[in-house]
Amino acid sequence: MKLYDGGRAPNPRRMRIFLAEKGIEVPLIPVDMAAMQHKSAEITALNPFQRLPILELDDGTVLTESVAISRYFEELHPEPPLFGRGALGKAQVEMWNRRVELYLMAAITAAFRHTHPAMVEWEIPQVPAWGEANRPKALNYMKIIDDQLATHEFVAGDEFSIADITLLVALDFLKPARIVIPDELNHLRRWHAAVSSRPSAKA
Ligand SMILES: N[C@@H](CCC(=O)N[C@@H](CS)C(=O)NCC(=O)O)C(=O)O
Repeated sequence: MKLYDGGRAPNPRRMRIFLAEKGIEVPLIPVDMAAMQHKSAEITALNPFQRLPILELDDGTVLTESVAISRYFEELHPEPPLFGRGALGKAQVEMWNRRVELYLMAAITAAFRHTHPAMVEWEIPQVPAWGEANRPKALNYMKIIDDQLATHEFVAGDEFSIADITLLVALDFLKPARIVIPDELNHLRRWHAAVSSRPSAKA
């Protein structure tokens, strides 16, 4: 199998962190996103949505969507579990991963892609007002997650999960989006420092 990787872009990084946490090594095929290689005929044939990461199995089967690819590896390598344990634990991981991805990460991504000059060719049409509208949304969502982290070590409870990977990647994307974590969000800051120090964060 091989994983088409997009370097510093958030979703390919999510995938690499997930694999590092699992201790799984997959050959990476670098795709130069700055050179728009993800729009090439080769990548389009694999994923008509022209997005990374993409996992190609030895028999040619293609999987896209970082959570779907992660689920595939979770089934193949259940330890350590990154999608939770038991009915309730799995549902809580799913809930928080979706909350972080669909609300916070989406707001940060919109703030970046709809305001940054480098994204003009990527986000068509680029609507700066939409990007600006997403900044307060991102701040609101960070406050909600800070409240959750006041009583839990990790986002979905007491164990590290894919929801923490999504949150780490989302928070590290604040910088290019020109948003800062407010000083008063102590729990989020505590969590960010702790999760950033895991070896997988360098993946
Ligand atoms: N929901 C997808 C998102 C994939 C995605 O948007 N990847 C970005 C890189 S972070 C991409 O390939 N963007 C290309 C583009 O916007 O043209 C996933 O989780 O894998």
